[in-house]
Amino acid sequence: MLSSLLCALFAPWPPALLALEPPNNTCARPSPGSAVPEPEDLRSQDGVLKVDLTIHDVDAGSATRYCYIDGNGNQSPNLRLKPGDLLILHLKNDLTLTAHARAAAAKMDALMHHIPNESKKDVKKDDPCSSGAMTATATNLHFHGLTIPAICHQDDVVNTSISPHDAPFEYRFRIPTDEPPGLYWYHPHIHGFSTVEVLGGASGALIVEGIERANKKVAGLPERVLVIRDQDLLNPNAPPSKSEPVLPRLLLDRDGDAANNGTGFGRPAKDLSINFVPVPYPDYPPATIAMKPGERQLWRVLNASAITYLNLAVLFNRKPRQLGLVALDGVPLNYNGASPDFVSWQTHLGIPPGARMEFIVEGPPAGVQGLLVTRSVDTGPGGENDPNRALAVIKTSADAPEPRSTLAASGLPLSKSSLPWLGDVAPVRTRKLYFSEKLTDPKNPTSATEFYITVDGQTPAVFDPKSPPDIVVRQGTVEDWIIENRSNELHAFHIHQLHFLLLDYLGRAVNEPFLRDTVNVPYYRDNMLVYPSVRLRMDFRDPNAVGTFPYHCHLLEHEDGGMMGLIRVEPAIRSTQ
Ligand SMILES: [Cu+2]
Repeated sequence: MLSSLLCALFAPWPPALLALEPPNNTCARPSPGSAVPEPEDLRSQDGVLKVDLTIHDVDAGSATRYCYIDGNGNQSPNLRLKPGDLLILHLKNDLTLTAHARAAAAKMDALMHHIPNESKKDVKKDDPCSSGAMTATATNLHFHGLTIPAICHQDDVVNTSISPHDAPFEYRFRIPTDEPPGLYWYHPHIHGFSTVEVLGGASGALIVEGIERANKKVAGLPERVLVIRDQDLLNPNAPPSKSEPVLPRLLLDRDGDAANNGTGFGRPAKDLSINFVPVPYPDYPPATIAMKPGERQLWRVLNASAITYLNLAVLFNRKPRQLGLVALDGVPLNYNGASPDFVSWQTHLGIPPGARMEFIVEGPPAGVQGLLVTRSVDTGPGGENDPNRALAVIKTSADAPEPRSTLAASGLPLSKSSLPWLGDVAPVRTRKLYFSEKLTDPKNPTSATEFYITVDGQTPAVFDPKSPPDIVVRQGTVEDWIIENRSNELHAFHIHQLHFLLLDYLGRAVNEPFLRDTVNVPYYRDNMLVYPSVRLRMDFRDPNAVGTFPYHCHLLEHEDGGMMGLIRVEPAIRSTQ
């Protein structure tokens, strides 16, 4: 089966798919098959990075595009800061409620029937810090992975809601001095409307500089930021490529996307793009990446998809190559003091929506073409179809241009965290949470699905931002959380403001020596005796975590459909002596 995939991947692509569009269009995107462009780097100077971003929307074909444009016209720039630097970001909302967004909003309204109307309204006089408006023209920003406070103007996403009539809204915070160096990201987080905005392209990378201080093996390497997004299919009615095996009838899942057919082929739920170069179904014309033969680079890959899981591999002559993983979810793998040149060599890297992986890639030898692909992900019988497909060909030439950014050749080694390793700290308690789903009308399989994440013992309920927190913890403590999946599709658990340690996966101890902020929770099948689960050690020790913030599934259709809860971290009790 793999060989037929590879034939498909190397097939010539029909020129009809390679239409050009004027570069000055709002939210202009490169053509399929283009060279993978690099996002513009905006670097802090003298400890400060000032950025003006405007979010725009525009109808294009059968979907709405969303984009962040900076003061110089760059789309989704990389924000590059060092630990301790100040970010001052002014966000102007220029959303216009396009025709497609209006249709998406109507769909969301049906899903959010549980939320009182007054919560959703966009009241003109409201302060964006307390508006909480949930409308198709509201937006805000989440800085995914950063341990910064969940307060207005920093990283609050529950109450902060910016409307088109608001003045540019200021985000202003310091990257913590102990923030691990790596890849983080920014995206909107308005409940009910995250899916449509992120699918439309509203996302970008934020890089905390200094990874070469954590790992000597990447010092001096050219670095390439690759943002992989998903989007509505450009050719939704096209039959699968002739080079693919014949498949059973197409089924749709409860969200109306192509359902997982278990074959690794067929129509995907969404198209993918790589730095905005679309790689559309059915022929997947790959984008191109130029490298010098045998050259080593650090690839910093963000899965900014709304619902698509990635399983990346790099093939030379159709055989998978070793990829040198050095950081996951913004945290170097050796952050717990492992060897300063520790590299985990893997032939494929599974990246859930929201997660990041940073890895060393070696360019193909002269005369050999490489291929970056994502392999099929088994999302379960209730999940979307994430088939095998190409993303980019890697073409070598001796004069290939270098990526814009190169890591420093040397630097002071990163100081070790002042806190004990999370795995060595005793949890103060264990909680169990579970993902589940329910049809709004159990007798009608086509009725809308409600999505839940529930603390065991509480009654499943879709997320309501006005409800009190589901969980209250104390800053300074750590807890063990067991996250179960009682649904028949894969979910990706994510929590704001902190990282956690994966202790057990499917009941087996894994005790990973590194941290994550997003993790897959495998799906349930009827013949299983227990619900699949992961066990996580949650870290509430950082004073920046004090506040109220969400945890949720990072498949944004599920999050918007209710699979989110709130936690309040209360300040530590100070000793009076
Ligand atoms: Cu989910």
